[in-house]
Amino acid sequence: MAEIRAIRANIVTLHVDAIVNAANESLLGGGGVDGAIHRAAGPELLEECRTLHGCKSGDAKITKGYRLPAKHVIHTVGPVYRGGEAGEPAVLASCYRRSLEIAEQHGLKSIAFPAISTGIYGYPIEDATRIAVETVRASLDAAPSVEDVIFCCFSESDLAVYRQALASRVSR
Ligand code: AR6
Repeated sequence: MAEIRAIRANIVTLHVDAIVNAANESLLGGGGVDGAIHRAAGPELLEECRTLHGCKSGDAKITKGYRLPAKHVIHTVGPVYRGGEAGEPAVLASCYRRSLEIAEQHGLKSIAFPAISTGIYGYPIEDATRIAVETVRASLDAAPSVEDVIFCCFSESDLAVYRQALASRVSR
C-alpha cells in the first residue's frame, strides 16, 4: 500500500525518483514551478524538452532530472481554469493519472506533485486538491511500483487544504 502525504517544500530540493512539473504545452519552460525546475536542473533539461515536441494538456512526458536531486522530471500540462465547466476537472485528473502511469512504466518508487494548475492557470485550490487526492488514490492500484506519493505545497495555506483532503476518506 503506497503512502500518500503532503509536505511544504520547494519541489526542486526533493530527493525522489520523479518530481512532476506543471508545464505548458510547449514544454519549453515558463514561470512558477516550471521556471524553478528549469533553473535548478540546468540547460540540459531544456535541450531534452526540445526533442519532445510539446505535450497536450492532460498528458505527461518524462525527462531526466539533470542537476536536480530528483532522478526524473515528469512534465504534465494542466488546464487553464475557465470557470470549471469547460472540462477542466477531467483534464486535471488526467494529469495525475498519466503522471502515475509514466512513473509505473519506468518502475519509479517515489513521486512528488506540485499543486498543478493552481498558480498561473488559476484553478481554485480546494477543487484542485480534491481532484488531485481522489485521482491519485484511484490510480495507485494500476501503479504498483509507486510506494511514496508526495504532494509538495509551496504555501502553508495550500498545505492545510491538502492535509484536510487527505484526512477525509470520503470520495465525492
Ligand atoms: N515548488 C513547489 N511548488 C511551487 C514552486 C516550487 N518551487 N513554485 C511554484 N509552486 P504554477 P500552473 C506552486 O503557476 O498554475 C508556468 O509558466 C505554486 O504556488 O507553477 O499549472 C508554466 O509554464 C502553485 O501552487 O503552475 C505554465 O505556463 C503550483 O506550484 C503555467 O505556469 C502551480 O503553480 C502553469 O500554471
